Amino acid sequence: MPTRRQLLHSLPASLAGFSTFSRAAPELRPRFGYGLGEDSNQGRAARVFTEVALRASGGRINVEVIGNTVHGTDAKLQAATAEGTLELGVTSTATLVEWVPELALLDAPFLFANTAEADAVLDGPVGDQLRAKLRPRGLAGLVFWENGFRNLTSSVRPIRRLEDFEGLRIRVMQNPIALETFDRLGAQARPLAFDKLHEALRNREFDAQENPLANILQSRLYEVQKYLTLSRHVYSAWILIANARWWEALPPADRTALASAAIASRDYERADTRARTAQALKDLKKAGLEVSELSLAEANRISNRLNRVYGHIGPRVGLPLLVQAQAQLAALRESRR
Ligand code: TK8
Repeated sequence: MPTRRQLLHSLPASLAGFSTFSRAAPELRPRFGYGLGEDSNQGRAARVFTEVALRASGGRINVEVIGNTVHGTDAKLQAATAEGTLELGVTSTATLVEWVPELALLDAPFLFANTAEADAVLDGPVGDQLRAKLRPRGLAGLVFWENGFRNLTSSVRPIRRLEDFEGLRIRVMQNPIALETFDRLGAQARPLAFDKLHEALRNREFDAQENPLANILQSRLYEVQKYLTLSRHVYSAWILIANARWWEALPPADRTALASAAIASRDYERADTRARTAQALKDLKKAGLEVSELSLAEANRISNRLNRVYGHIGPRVGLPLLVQAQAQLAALRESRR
């Protein structure tokens, strides 16, 4: 029997080096792109990811975070990550739907009643299946972060009733379900990348937009909007993505270190976003937004108007996954009664 040393010597230098001299292995410097500012929930969680990756790899993995829309937001970040200009990125799931139709599940209006439901579905078997669907697009889906429940803002009138949507020029994400949703409500919906939104609202190219409270605050959309409606009409997730070929070629120990950083960043990001969401409403009022609630009756009228949106979601998601998600939610609700 050859000794372990002899075996290693018969291997190509690069492979043998990897198992015997891992401490001398070169530093890994993956680029991690995110769209929002450094002082945002994305920026803070990206820094947590970096810290944990460094620690979990014994100082070998040194993530370079590139925020502030340097690589654009969402669709542009996805393309950069798939092409390998970036190794890692964070994007809304909604803007991935043209590539990964199954993610349209998450665009269903009023799907989740609260964040506990979102966590259970996204971190469970349904979320696992959704993440796996990214692979044919050259992406590995690592974990879901929280953007949050979306709320409406407008510069022309408060939105309190179904009728208030009529003719409203609203910006939506680059997502077919969002477009369908607001068109059905009578609005004139048009998609736009997030990094162009503040300016477009300032130029009055749109009357309205919708985003989670923490994001309306940190992206300073209150500067260019006047009314806020707490509609929570859909939950928005972000997903941490990696270039799949790079991810799969990583030495297993590095992949493990990065996977633990991804989970740590997820847990940090959700807690951070939730804490800031609780505070954001006060700050947005202070910043001058006029706040309306959506009454239960109006929420029901809106939700009823949107029943047909499922006709656009079902074929994209496929019945088995849709049924599985609904069954999990039903069981969660039953167990809480
Ligand atoms: C940030 C986006 C944004 C999303 C949107 O890159 O586009 O409205 O809510 O937060 O993912």
